[in-house]
Amino acid sequence: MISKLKKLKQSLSKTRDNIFGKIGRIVTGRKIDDDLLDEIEEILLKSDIGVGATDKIIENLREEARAEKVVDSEEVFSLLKKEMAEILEKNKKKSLIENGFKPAVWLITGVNGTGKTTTVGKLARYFKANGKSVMIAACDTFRAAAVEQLGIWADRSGVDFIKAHTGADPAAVAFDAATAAKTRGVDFLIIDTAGRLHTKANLMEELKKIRRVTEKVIPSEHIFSKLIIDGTTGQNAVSQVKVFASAVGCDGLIVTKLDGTAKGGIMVAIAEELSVPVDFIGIGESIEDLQPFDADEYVEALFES
Ligand SMILES: Nc1nc2c(ncn2[C@@H]2O[C@H](COP(=O)(O)OP(=O)(O)OP(=O)(O)O)[C@@H](O)[C@H]2O)c(=O)[nH]1
Ligand SMILES: [Mg+2]
Repeated sequence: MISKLKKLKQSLSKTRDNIFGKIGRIVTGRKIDDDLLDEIEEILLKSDIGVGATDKIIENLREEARAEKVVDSEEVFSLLKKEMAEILEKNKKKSLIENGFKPAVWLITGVNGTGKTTTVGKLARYFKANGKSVMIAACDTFRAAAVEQLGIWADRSGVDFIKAHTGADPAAVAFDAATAAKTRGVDFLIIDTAGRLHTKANLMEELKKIRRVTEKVIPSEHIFSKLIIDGTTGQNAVSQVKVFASAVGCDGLIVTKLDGTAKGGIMVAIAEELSVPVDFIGIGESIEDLQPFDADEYVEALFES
């Protein structure tokens, strides 16, 4: 089995090449002047690191160069690495698994196609592998295929599965699932919801209702609202977080599809612009391709192959 870090490095290879590969190619043999800083700035912006974080990084690089602390490409790299690690570590927080209440509810939300259903399956496997009992609820009653898809994931991870017929009220399914999860005393209830555009008020109301109804069974402080962000969406992620947070709260993000994209710099923009921590990252389509987010490992994977 390959190590967690090795897998992460493989998955981030395009981002690594797009940011540091490019920077490496332009800095070699040159002195650090305004032209070079402009070129580095352009590379950072194109990799979705965001304007705020890019400005910060470039300003620090400029100052260090002025003070003649940075002169060659090695030093540019180590400064970039330090800056990114600092930004990524801003929202660091403790263990995700232990919560002390049964069941802890993870309400999984997000816009269409971000990877919610896949992530629910991966989370179920992850929690189970960590010795927890898990129940999954299919509250996407909109797409029959989604319920089937989730059933397959549940089978694969060997966890309890609650579903309803297509067209049922998703809030009613959430209520039934919360009641069953409480009765059976499982550690985690993970609720999959239908994809919805954050700009559609009626769909956001439906989501609020799912949370409200779940709160009739489970105390609010044990319901964790997790937003799934597609790592390839770029800056739109920030407005998605704001709208979902105001509807049902958002205490953690899961950023998916970081494999295969050259724009994994989005993780830096998220940390710089939002105060919500990233709990997990999705780095592939199979059930094992979910990792707890670790800022140090992420930076290391971005810099070294
Ligand atoms: N490469 C890659 N693909 C992923 C990842 N997570 C999800 N996907 C793919 O993204 C596509 C959509 O995934 P779903 O889990 O169905 O997304 P969803 O958010 O449930 O979609 P809706 O319910 O329609 O809103 C599928 O093809 C998944 O295999 C990931 O981390 N990496
Ligand atoms: Mg889905």
